[in-house]
Amino acid sequence: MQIQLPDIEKEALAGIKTASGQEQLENLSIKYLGRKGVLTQFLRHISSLPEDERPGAGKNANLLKVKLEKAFKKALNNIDAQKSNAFTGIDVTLPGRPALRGSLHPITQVAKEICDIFLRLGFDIAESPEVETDYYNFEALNIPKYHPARDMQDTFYVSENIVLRTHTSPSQPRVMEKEKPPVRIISPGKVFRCDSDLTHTPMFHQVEGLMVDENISFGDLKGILTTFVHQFFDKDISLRFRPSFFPFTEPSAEVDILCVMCKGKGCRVCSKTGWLEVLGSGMVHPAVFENVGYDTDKYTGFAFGMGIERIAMLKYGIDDIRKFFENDLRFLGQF
Ligand code: 2NL
Repeated sequence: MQIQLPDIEKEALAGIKTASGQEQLENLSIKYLGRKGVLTQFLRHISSLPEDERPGAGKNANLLKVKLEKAFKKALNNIDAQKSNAFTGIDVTLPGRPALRGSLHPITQVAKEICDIFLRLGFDIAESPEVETDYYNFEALNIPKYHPARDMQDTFYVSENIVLRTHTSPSQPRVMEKEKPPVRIISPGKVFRCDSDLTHTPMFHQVEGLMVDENISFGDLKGILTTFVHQFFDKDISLRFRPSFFPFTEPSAEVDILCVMCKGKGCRVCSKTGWLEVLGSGMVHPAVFENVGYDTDKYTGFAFGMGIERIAMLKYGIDDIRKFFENDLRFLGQF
């Protein structure tokens, strides 16, 4: 039985209308227009028709071919349009994306906390260069020419007379040269030493302080530093002043707090001593005052210095100084 073109058309258009996706449409297209498709077979059979029917059948079959091709194209375009609509649609019910908020580095936070305590006690902040002359870094502070701190192994030399400052003290003779007492300053900042292991990094931070006036005594040193330790750590913490030595102070004392880990029993953190060193201090050596032109009969003063990383490690129970400099946001975000 011969297939009729109108039947093919009806069946194909109905199929296109009910096809539910791209794959079904493509299969239908192959079924009607493919190399072995219904329409192609019809065209092949034209030669077996009676001669007078051949031209009409050929023309109609080609017209139907064009018509079906258009219908398939239109249906496929509709599917594409539906797809892209789905992607560009905005779901106004979705919760907003939270903005990521940064935070201050723990060293910056602790430096600020220390400075704030001294600012409330009447101190001013005095900063100075990180690249310093040998004079302000050593000479002015009574650190003699052959002192081990001056060795190439401990100090980064830029040239013969220029160093990366090994402490924040140089800001203090710089201020004293310019200003008469009373002087009350603290100096936070980066310092550099040729040293690197579990507890030392080549760059770290210090805060140093200086108070000079008439009649400043060791009692003032004890009072100010006790107030600081109580405000920074805990108002009830036990502390002690232990005799020590620095070239720029005489007498000198280090301040210890009762071990935060074992509360004085003795453990690994405090090397079984029950105490943890938190800062160094002392009465300013007369040689330092002479270097800046202060009258040593009239003025006395005290000075102190502390490592910010060390104090931050004690306060937050951090066991490795390198954590501050690895820039791991999971660590930094906790403060
Ligand atoms: C420490 C000890 C200290 C000072 C720093 C100082 C400054 C002048 C005069 C005298 Cl201008 N002294 N600074 C004094 C005693 C100790 O630091 O352990 N620092 C991390």
